[in-house]
Amino acid sequence: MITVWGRATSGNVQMVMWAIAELKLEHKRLDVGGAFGGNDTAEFKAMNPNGLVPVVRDGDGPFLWESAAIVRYLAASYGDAQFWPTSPVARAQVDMWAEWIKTSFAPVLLPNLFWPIIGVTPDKRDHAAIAAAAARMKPLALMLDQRLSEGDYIGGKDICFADIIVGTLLYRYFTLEFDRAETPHLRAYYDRLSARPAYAEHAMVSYESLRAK
Ligand SMILES: N[C@@H](CCC(=O)N[C@@H](CS)C(=O)NCC(=O)O)C(=O)O
Repeated sequence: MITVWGRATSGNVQMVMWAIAELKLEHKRLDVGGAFGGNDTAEFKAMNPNGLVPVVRDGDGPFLWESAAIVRYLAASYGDAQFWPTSPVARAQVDMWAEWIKTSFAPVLLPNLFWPIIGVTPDKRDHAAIAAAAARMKPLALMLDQRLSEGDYIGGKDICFADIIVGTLLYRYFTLEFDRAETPHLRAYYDRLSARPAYAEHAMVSYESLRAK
């Protein structure tokens, strides 16, 4: 039994939940963080000193944090050779996109577009800063579009752990109101992910409760 601490509206929790669902693992999720609170207690910080969600425990194993590290753990433990490529070079070729989404794409999307749009009422938004961030987003989206012109998934014909790390954010990317680049391959990839029941349930989670009123 896998226990997940973290609210369903957290993108990082969504990533872990989507992986668990793709791998069909027995689990329970506890609402922690955001409006639920509970992540700044000494008890929670003993599990994750950062006081952030998600935290995962597999059976009576150690407490794990950092969403992408958790996805890699789950994939290595429970995935087949498609989901977690056994060849180090094949794995590195998809893992580089997983690292890239966390270190290049997300740092533009989340603090510069998602939160300035969702976390600020329309009358108080910095529209110039949002337009500048949208312009910075375009070459990144085009880079991912180019990769996805080469195959249905990050690693080619079927889904692997890197798609979970890359794909989770795309729900926010494609549903936020901002000026996006024309990316037909990325859009087709997002549509392909959206057709997966595990993605629809765990990654396409409404963020309306996070919207500033
Ligand atoms: N790098 C960490 C970031 C974790 C993180 O920032 N979690 C956010 C939610 S997405 C959080 O716990 N925020 C405080 C809260 O929800 O109360 C990861 O990928 O797991």
